[in-house]
Amino acid sequence: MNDNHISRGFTPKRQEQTPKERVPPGQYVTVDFPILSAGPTPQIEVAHWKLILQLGGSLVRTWNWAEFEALPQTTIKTDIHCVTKWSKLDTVWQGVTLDDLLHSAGLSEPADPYMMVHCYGGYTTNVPVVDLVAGKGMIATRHDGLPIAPAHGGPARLLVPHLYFWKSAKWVRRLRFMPSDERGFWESRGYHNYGDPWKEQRYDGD
Ligand SMILES: Nc1nc2c(c(=O)[nH]1)N[C@H]1C(S)=C(S)[C@@H](COP(=O)(O)O)O[C@H]1N2
Ligand SMILES: [Mo]
Repeated sequence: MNDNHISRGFTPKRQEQTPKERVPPGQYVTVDFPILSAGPTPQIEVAHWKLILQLGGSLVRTWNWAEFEALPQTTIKTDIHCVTKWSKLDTVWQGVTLDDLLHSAGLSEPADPYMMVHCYGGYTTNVPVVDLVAGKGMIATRHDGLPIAPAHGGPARLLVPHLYFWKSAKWVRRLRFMPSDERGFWESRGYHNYGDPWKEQRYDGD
């Protein structure tokens, strides 16, 4: 009988197996999924959920949940990087890319260069439109194949994984095109306007 005590309880140490170049400077890898929210988690029923697209102060389109769920679905596997220094590798998300969303609103090319993302609960974040299109951003509704938990931004959150995770707005409600840049919640409170983790753009002036 092969009683293999030695391998019992052996826990693979992910951190030590991760190639250094996979993790941006100053970050560590975690297998947990921390929750970071500036306020309470809004409880949003999909029956009352709505996504609004605005351009130049006027309404371009709204989607209710059924309309949004009928849009083309994309699944991505990606690493995410929080400015509080945790990174999580190979996270799996499903949702609608900004390309498909804008296309369904009849906008074949981005109308204005900047986007303000407004959330249920009042949080905002600004992202250049070039960082949202060409497959770079999605409105995600599922994580690891399951509906996104409310604390993690369900029913729908923005996902812009190549920027620090504060740009990935939870409980997204309204996308507003802007002709010139404006700062969102954290961007007006000392955080970097752009937030590239590979350049450690954590705070204003970095
Ligand atoms: N609406 C909203 N979105 C938000 C936040 C928030 O406070 N409110 N926090 C941001 C920050 S700072 C981070 S790191 C991530 C955290 O997402 P998580 O709680 O799913 O890990 O959400 C971002 N999106
Ligand atoms: Mo964050």
